[in-house]
Amino acid sequence: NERYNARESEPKWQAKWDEAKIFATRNDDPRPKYYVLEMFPYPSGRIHMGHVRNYTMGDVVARTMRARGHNVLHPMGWDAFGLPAENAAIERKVAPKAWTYANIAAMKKQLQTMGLSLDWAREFATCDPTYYKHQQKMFLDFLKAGLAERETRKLNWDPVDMTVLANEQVIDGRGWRSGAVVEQREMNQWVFKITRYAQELLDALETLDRWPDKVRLMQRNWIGRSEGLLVRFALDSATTPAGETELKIFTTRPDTLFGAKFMAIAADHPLAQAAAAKDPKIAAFVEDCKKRGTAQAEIDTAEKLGIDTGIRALHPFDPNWRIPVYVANFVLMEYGTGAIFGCPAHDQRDLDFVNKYQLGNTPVVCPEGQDPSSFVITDEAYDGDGRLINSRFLDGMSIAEAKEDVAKRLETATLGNAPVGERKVNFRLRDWGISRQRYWGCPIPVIHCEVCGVVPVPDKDLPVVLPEDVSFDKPGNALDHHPTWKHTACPQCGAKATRETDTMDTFVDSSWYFARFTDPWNENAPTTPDVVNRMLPVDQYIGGVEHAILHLLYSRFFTRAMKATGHIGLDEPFRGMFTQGMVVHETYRKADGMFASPAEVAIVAEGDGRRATLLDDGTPIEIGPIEKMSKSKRNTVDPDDIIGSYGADTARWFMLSDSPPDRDVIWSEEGVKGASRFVQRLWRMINDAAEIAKAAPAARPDAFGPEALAVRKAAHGALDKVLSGIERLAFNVSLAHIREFSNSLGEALARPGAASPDVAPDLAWAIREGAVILVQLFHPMMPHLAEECWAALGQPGLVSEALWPQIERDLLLEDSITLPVQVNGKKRGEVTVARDANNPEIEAAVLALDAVRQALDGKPVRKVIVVPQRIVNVVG
Ligand code: ANZ
Ligand code: ZN
Repeated sequence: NERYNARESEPKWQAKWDEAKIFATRNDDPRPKYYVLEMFPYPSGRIHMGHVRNYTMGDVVARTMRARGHNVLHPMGWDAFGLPAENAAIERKVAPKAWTYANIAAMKKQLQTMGLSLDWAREFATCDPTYYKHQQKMFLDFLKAGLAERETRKLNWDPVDMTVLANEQVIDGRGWRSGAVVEQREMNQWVFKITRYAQELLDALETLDRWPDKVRLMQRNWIGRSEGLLVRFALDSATTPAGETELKIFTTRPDTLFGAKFMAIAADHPLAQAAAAKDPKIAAFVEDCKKRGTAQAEIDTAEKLGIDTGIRALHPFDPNWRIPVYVANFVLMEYGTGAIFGCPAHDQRDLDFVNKYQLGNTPVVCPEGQDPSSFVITDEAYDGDGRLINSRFLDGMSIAEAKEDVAKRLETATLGNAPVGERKVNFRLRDWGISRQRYWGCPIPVIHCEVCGVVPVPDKDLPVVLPEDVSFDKPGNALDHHPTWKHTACPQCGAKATRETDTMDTFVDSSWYFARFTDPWNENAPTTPDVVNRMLPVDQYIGGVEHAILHLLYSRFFTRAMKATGHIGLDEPFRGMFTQGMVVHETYRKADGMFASPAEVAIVAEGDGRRATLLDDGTPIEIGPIEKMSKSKRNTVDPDDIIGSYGADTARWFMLSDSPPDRDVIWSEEGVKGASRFVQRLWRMINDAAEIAKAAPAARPDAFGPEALAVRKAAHGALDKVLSGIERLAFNVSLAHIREFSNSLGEALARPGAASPDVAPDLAWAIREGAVILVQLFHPMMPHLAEECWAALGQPGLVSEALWPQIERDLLLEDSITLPVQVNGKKRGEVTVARDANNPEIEAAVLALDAVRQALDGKPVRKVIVVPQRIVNVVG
């Protein structure tokens, strides 16, 4: 037999699939639909190993579901707007559009070498005007429905990049790219009202039982529902700036009110502003706070700082108890009311704070079993369960009882004419700010008119197309700098007006692409209702865990907003979600401390270990830790190189073989070589089987001898186990079963009885069946090799189109069976017999048991009752 030549075989089969259009999905196909989707790529220019892993997994699911008789939708497109295109324009003087489409072309070519079963007819890029036109239309629909609004917000402004930054993009108070000190600016921007669905988005997580628990938990935390109490504290007028009489706080721990030691307000709280106006020291502190980063991680780690305003608040249960009011850097204006009471004994932040400013603490919750008089807090706050102490009328209550008691009392107490306390559910989730001061994004389709205000662009004028003649000579938004683009006439009154020059957050583009894939040909509307409702939800979505929060949450919101505006008929877009692990690789360090790339390194086995040398000159180098593939560590492997030297099938097989798919996979040359050897082994085995299969009768034999039966059992067992592995996305388990089955088929082929031409017809038939099943089983992972093997076995058509055979359940049953044995109604033992043993055989085996003979104690046997497959009863 010749060696299998992937380099010849792979392009050949890709062309055949293409020609026969076998992966084109028809929306009116009557078979049950199955929609499998991998997160679409950003067209950075080249695919990386993470893509290879992601798309291989999706392809295995797609090909398997096709083989199981489904109408599979498996599309691909491009998440094509975003900042890198503008950076390329600045650095390399290529237009963002040209750069993006060139990258798309290059990456598409690379993807096509992977042999993915994609319906390329549905391909689009989010920067196609034929896509973003519909996004603009939906924006206007959302606007009409009150789901898009303008809001003045304080935003992180990068004065060098001249753009707004997300909190995550502010690091140590500086812009992540420019390194410039970030300013807080009040800006008008567009938001989507995701908070309207906060409760619903939270509740529906319960229904997503095919999502990873950790992803649901991340979403839950992001939405951040908390039940608490708003409490209005009266202020001591003698200490308070004119006009201020009360301070309203939000707390989730009203039970700890008697442990209060201070109040704290955000730097931009109106009371802080009033205090700053009177005291330059406070003003300076307030200014300083505003400069700091607003990212949560930063607030959590920064030192807790504050300044006493001199203002005193009165305890709601004791007007003589005066509590100092501080401005503090850890209180956010954007959450709750921007003010808190601090209970240091039971909140770590508050404890750090009082320890710094020597305000003391009083524990008010004592753990069960602890003596309250000896319960002291020094530098670790206690946030566990317990009973109330030092809390007057609350003493002895549980936390829940105390919370309820305080809420009830404060709801009925009044300050001025209004209640002091009010129960309140708070969400951490903010509305989604979508305005970006960037050129390469979807234009927000509104016009600003001095007379009419904000005027939507009329439907007939959509899309608002990005101009291509832009210059990036100045920092900031090239769209805004364009000499003519923004100048227009008001669609309502005809007066001179300007277009909105902000574009949409690119997360908007990716929040509905999965819906567009169902009918990307519809020119008149984003979706075609009967089609989108039939093809959605996505049955299996696969992507990186880095998108587990925002992208998924925004897509879930968008689906609801599309439903509210009549574009879709469901709430949840993704029925199954899977987050894959990363591709990691060991690192190599040269003597000078620089990294060497895997391509520059030779690995040699040495004793039990491995040694690395430079290919160039053989100098030994250090094998460093295994890390995520990254350019900076130079430990990336280029998919093109791997596919070029081993073939796509080998790469695909190795990607899936070693690790559970949600864990990191270690890419290694040795591993790839092992996969490559397996490819050759399968090829030889199938050719051998094809020889034997020639002797097989066309019709299925009536009976199978033990050897043939063993082959058939292994084949159907594998069919069952491989399928159930794929259904659970436990690809590595499926691959192990394929290997196991290939081993047993290999053994059968090697037995003397299998040698042609004297092979028994039943065995030849079973071997042919087994070989066909083996090819079908590895086809989802190694489709090109499978086609070649399919042809070698003389099977009709393409394996990519073939249905998997029905699993014959009888073949899955074990050969023997163990039955409990009773004597006169009492269990005395067990008997193991052949599954197909007849009653006399079973009776004989039972009566031969020592335990039965002892139980009978010499009495004669009157009757033996065999309940088939269940139990044996001996009556003595
Ligand atoms: C008193 C107290 C005592 C609190 C105690 C906690 C523990 P979640 O669960 O996240 O909603 N808080 C309220 N508004 C805040 C703001 N704008 N910036 C910073 N912290 C704020 O957290 C609610 C708790 O976070 C509230 O309950 C409040 O502190 C604080 F032993 O009130 B607590
Ligand atoms: Zn107007």
